[in-house]
Amino acid sequence: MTDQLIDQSVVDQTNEANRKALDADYAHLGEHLARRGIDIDAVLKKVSAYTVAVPSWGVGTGGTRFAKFPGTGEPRDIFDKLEDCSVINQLTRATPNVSLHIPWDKADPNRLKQAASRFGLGFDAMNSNTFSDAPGQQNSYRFGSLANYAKETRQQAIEHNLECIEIGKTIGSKALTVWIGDGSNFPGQVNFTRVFEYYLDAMKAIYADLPSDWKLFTEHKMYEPAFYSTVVQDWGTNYLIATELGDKAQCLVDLGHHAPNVNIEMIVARLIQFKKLGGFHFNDSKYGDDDLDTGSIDPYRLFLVFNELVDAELRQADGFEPAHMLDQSHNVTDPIESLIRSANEVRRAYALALLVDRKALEGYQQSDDALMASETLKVAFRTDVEPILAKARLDANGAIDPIAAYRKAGYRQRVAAVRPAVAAGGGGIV
Ligand code: LRH
Ligand code: MN
Ligand code: MN
Repeated sequence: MTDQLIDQSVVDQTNEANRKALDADYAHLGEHLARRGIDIDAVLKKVSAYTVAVPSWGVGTGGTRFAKFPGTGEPRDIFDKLEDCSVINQLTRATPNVSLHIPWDKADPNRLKQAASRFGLGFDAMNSNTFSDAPGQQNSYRFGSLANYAKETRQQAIEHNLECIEIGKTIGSKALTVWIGDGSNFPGQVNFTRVFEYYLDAMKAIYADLPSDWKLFTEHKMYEPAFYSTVVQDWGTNYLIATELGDKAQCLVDLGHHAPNVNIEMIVARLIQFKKLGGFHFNDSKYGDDDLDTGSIDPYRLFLVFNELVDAELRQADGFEPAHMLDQSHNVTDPIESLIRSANEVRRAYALALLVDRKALEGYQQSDDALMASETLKVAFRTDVEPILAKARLDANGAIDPIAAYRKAGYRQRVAAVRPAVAAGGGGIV
């Protein structure tokens, strides 16, 4: 039996209030889907098994380049963060794994493992950080890390990544995600080819030390903090990296890391086709790397990404086993609430994609019926699958209405009484 930080009786109470309506809604949706030839219980089973990892750094209030306005009860360290993550999982039953960021979450790995197993949590990919300087570090990353002109600095960044792998081995992680901020702010500042060579050599050194059952995810991002050129700027460069490194190297797609209007679902399809889709950082954005709650701006795009994922799942595409993680920064909401709803939104996109009539879609594609092909996707997208999501949570002892249960339980007020207030300040987080 694992510990629960929200009294189950509070969850049960809110569930009782909603149960009758849910039963009716589920039965009604079941009838509707049956008319479309879909077995609702089969969809429920798949959705219940679907999980997404929570980023440890997402449970603290984020910030912008301009300011950070912390909320009450901010987690003090990784152990508080794991407690917050356990609450998200208790209510959603969709987030049993946490993705750590080193050195932000650096602690005795055995203690980390113990703290997580108290709540039945596990660990997803480790994330290294060579985009900011840690206190006391010898060489600065101001002008880059794995692609720095200085050999000692590149070596230091390599060693940091190897340390992340070591920590990950103890706590049961099976992947390392590398995102670097290296690049340049002005034309002429760096030689594009030279710094990419540095980067590839450094990554080869890290790859050489990767355990045989691990994956190495490289994450691209168009710009920021470098504003003129970025070393790993797009999926093309990312694909080259994964290909140069070898089979254990795959690309990570953060939804916020592309130019506006880029067709991300098509990038996803390409990477799947060539066995290089490693995983996701889900979030949403309007302008850039906004790190907004998943599905809060463009839920249709999220659905289209999942449409590709389900297509690959159903045809059992070779080498297809992407890691699903959230990567968000919460500035004006309670981070726990944002992560709860984001986990549900990812599940919703998956459920909706499962409803696509793929046989009909293929027929419309074959007969060049563009209107009906697009309508086939829209029919799935227009379905309200909330009863399936709610039942998946309820059946696993989670909450039909997780935000309501979270608020009723008064968790934030409880931790605010023991976690000291954090002063507001300047910005900083990416
Ligand atoms: C970079 C990024 C990357 C980092 C995280 C904090 O913008 O998406 O994944 O590790 O933010
Ligand atoms: Mn990311
Ligand atoms: Mn980002």
